[in-house]
Amino acid sequence: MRPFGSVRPVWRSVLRFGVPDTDLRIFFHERCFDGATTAALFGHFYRSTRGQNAVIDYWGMAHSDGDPFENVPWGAEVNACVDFRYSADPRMHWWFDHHQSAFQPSELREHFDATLSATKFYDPHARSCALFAHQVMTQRLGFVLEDSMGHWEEVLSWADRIDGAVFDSARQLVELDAPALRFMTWLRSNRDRDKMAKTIEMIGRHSLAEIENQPWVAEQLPGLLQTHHHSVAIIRERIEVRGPVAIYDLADDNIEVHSGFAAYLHEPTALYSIGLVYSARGARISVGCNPWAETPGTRNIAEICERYGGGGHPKVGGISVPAGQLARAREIVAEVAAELAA
Ligand SMILES: [Mn+2]
Repeated sequence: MRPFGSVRPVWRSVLRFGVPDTDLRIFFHERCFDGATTAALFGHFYRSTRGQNAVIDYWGMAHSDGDPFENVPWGAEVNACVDFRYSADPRMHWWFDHHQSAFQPSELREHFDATLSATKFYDPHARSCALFAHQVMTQRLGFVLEDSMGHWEEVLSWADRIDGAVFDSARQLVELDAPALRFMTWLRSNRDRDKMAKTIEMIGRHSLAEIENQPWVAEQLPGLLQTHHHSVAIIRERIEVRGPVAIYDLADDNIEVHSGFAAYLHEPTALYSIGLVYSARGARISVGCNPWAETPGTRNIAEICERYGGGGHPKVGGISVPAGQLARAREIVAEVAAELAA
């Protein structure tokens, strides 16, 4: 016999939008350790109230000019967005973010403030979305995160260190000498949605060492680490210094994923770095403040990136430029470098 209670939500949704395609869809900041961790945490939180069998679909989001939610699937019964921009769409039911550039266009901030939603949370001072969401869930929403193995503690603290760029040295990031840093490298390059989903489902249930040893991660890691070390060497070759800014242009080097922190290994006195990579998917400009500088730079990186349709945090941000516009991307690099040097 089917319990009557389980029929009701479906019946309600049929009247409104047709049959939901899944119980919950989590939109999350793609290829990002913090984004994946927060998605896993929200999934856990949701299942704690809706049942362990709730089906969750994970949908990675990337910053872009215009509305990044324009063509996303809204067909889930419940939609949540974590570690990514705000959407005023009424079909977005939950939201957690800490990006300074969460409201684009800025009028969305008024929508958020006026809505007074009990399921949407924002703190631009939080170092990571994962720890912020954990705090909200446990302190305000009555959620108890069972963590007898300490796996959540491990992944949450790493999400906070990675998003906050709290590392011992540039060398640690270049050598990737911890499971979390190798897993981060895998997350940044993975484009397979199924692999991403099953990996996110493992976060918090397994240690990061166990996750990095899963066959679909382990088989890709040697190649990724080789590419990583290659990119560190190429950055050393390409780097040029303009005042307080270290610039590396990898557009002709067929490198997509790299660690911008390598710039500070090569140029420890630089206050800022700007990197450019280019592929068939377009150009990606990474901008950052050197966290190890004696007197760190004070320019707000997110604010500068927002002017070019990008975003991020006060200390690190990015700008995407569509494919075929490499000249424009290089122009932006020069403009941002000039502004940071001014
Ligand atoms: Mn984040």
